[in-house]
Order: sequence, then structure tokens, then C-alpha cells
Amino acid sequence: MNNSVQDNEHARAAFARDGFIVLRNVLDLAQCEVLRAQLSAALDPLVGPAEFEADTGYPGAPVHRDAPGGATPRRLLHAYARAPELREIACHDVVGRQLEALLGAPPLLSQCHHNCVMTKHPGFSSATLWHQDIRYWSFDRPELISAWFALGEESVANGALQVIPGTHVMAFDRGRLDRDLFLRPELEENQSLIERAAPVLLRPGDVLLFHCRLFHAAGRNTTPTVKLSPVFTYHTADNHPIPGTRSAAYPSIEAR
Ligand SMILES: O=C(O)CCC(=O)C(=O)O
Repeated sequence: MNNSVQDNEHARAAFARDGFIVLRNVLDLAQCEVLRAQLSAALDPLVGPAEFEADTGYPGAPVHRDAPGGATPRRLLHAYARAPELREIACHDVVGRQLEALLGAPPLLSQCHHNCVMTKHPGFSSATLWHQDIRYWSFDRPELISAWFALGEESVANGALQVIPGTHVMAFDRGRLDRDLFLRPELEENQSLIERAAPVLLRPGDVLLFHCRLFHAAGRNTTPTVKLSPVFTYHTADNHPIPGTRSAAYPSIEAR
């Protein structure tokens, strides 16, 4: 699908069934190139705020900042505030119209969740276990959608996102999740679920839209090139962050 909002009925049905859809070629290659150059410059010397591999506590992550690789940036935070080019994609017309079709009302961008550039470095990138993003977010309803922008190829080799289609509408007993609310891979019922997982392979300029309850995970980057993926999260005006929580720390922004 080229740079257009997907047929609403088709997209809504696919999103309702799977919990994600991919919009192809939303950004052109020149736009991806400009963003890659800007973001690479922000990595060296590092322009904060950032989260580091050592902060994640994920499998394979260095245990502290001073350990080898511990100071490798994992996320460039506050993406929306960083550059006009990032604001432009965060409020991209094609993405905004598709979000409105899926959410049923104009999208508001949360400055509190994602709103970052995921940076996956060769050498010190850690894997992300199976989780739902909503687990640490606090809103009236678990109805938020994230937009994941690929600025380069996203493949299994460089740690592309993997998803388990349909999990956004399933109920999970607390016992299926570990202390940090990751799926417990040692449980048989989780294993049969994880077998249904599929990587979301993206080309530069593609955008993945995924539901905040969709279980997803990602591997390490085994290629020589840093993977850079801006990610923003949207909700509607009638789905409020709970006052006093991290979700309410900054006002949301009209994205259309
Ligand atoms: O790129 C990754 O490792 C996945 C990141 C992710 O799923 C998250 O931050 O919620």
C-alpha cells in the first residue's frame, strides 16, 4: 500500500483481529536518510535525555553503566521535543488519518509513553521479552496505539519487533506473567502462544501501528549497523491518563 490510508473497513478488521497493521512507504527514502543522519549525530556525542542498555535490566543487558556496553544508549527520550523533523513524522497526515480511523476519534500524542527513538546497537543490544506496553501505563481504558517508524530495514537479524497476533483481545491470568509482567516462557500455555509469533519485517519508511495490549518482543541486533526506530503513542481525548500517574506527567498533543 503506497503512502495512503488503508481502506478503513479492511484496516479496522485487520487491526481488530490481529492488533496491528503495517502502513508501507509512509516516509520517503530522503526523509529516512535525513532522520538517520540527525539521530546518528545525536548518538555521538550523546544528546540526552537517554535510557541506557544498563537501565533496561533485560536479558543480555550489562548489569550497570560502568560494565562493558553499559553506557550504550537504548532509547533517545523526548523524541517529540528533539527536532522539527521528528514532530513532523509524529503528526504525519497518513498516520494521523489511519489512527483516527482505528481509534474512532482524532489522535492525541502522549508525551509520557514511548515518545522516543529506539536505538539498537550492534554488540551490546539486549533482547526484549514478551510484554504488553499497557502494563505500566495508566489510562481510563487500555485503548492506545503506538506507531513504530522504520528508518532502515528491520529484520530478525537487527532485532525487528515480533508480535503474537490476536493477543490484544485475550485475557491473561496473572500467573502467566512474571514479576515484571513479562510472559513466563517456561509455561506450556505460554509456549503454545509464543509459537504463533511472527516478526514484523519493515522497509525504510514503513510504519507499524500496534495495540497497547498486543504482546510483542524483539531480539538483539546482530548486524554491524545501529537500528533507529522513532516510536510514538496515541490515545483519544476521552481516554484520560489517571491523575498523579506517570501517564499524566505531561499534556498530550493534538496529532492531527
Ligand atoms: O526494540 C525492542 O527491543 C522492543 C522495545 C519494546 O518493545 C518496548 O520498548 O516496549
